[in-house]
Amino acid sequence: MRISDGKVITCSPGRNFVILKLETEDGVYGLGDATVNGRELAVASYLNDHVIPLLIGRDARRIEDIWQFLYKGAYWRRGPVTMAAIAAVDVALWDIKGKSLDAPVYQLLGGASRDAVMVYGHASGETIDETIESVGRYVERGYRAVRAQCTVPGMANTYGVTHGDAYEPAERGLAPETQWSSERYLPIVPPLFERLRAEFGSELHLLHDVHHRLTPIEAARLGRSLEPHHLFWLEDPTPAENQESFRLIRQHTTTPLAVGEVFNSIHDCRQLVQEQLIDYIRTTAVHAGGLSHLRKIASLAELYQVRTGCHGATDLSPVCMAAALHFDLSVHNFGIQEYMPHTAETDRVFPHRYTFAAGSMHPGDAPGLGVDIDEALAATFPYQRAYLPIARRQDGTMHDW
Ligand code: KDG
Ligand code: MG
Repeated sequence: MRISDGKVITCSPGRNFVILKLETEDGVYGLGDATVNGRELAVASYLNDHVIPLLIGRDARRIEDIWQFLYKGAYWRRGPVTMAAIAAVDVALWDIKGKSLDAPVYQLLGGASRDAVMVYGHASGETIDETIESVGRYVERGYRAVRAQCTVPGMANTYGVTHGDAYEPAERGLAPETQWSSERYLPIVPPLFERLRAEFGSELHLLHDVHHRLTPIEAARLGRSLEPHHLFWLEDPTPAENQESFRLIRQHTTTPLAVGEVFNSIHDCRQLVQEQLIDYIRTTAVHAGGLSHLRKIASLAELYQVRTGCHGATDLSPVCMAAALHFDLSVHNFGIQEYMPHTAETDRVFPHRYTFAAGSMHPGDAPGLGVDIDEALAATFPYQRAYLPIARRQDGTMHDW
């Protein structure tokens, strides 16, 4: 089963996606997501110019060997562009293997460890009252876990807050600038969760994303002040390049911590996991080397009772969402899956078999990943330059994002 062709499809049905389609001489094809939000074309070039020529003629069944060939063979290892390109190849090969064996990918990963995977939705509002209403709409739709974000008083365009229910952080054109003030942010979060607990009781899982914006000691203070409201997790409380920062946070709070959506390798996770400085690891298929590498991260995490919580924002395409759901269904130490529904255009470009019901999702039982791409329709939505916003403090200093 030799790889006979590879094609990179960039499209923008509401937002940009980079998809790899690998074909075999037997006529079976597989899809992989290679989208790196705001830096899409770098991965498209890496695949087109440097990876696809190396794949032609290789045996598509040798997934692990191809992974090692692309990783070790590059000499320059890791990094978001390299790892997203390897991820796209890896996921496309799992898709091909599933189709050729007539089995959904989760069966090849060891079979289902649960009936369905719990997901969390994104609620937000300009005020605490609006955020409570937004959480209520998720509860009405059956969600058992909801992330809640609220506008910081005096800060227009606070991270994570939207006016409808669909949150899309990237904007077309050049990078927009937003303002940030940790001094204004810190006092609003505890009352938000106090009100949410009073309104929804103790069973609803509540999550919050700090988006790397606090110093370790500020994060420790926030975690401690949220303890009475027992969050499911506090996400990315501080940037994780310096993983020792999390020792300081851990000394002060029992609020569970989730980190890793920007990680791209097991080496980024190692200290946080081995020192039990976090409770959930957020790496996902597209940014952390595909299903093959993600499974290794999960196995390391399992030793330390760290559970998975794959990133699932709208910049992770339906191809990545499908891959994540096969992984989530099968992996023993699954925690939760993030779920932000895509736009109707995106869903039309990527017909898929995964489903949502009663706060959980299932990848479906179609062979492979259970997701396809309508290439003719995708071509009607050409790539458009877009960036995530950047954040500056009130005196103009660039802030962490
Ligand atoms: O591309 C960046 C987004 O995926 C990110 O801003 C979303 O933090 C995020 C989350 O937790 O979904
Ligand atoms: Mg996040």
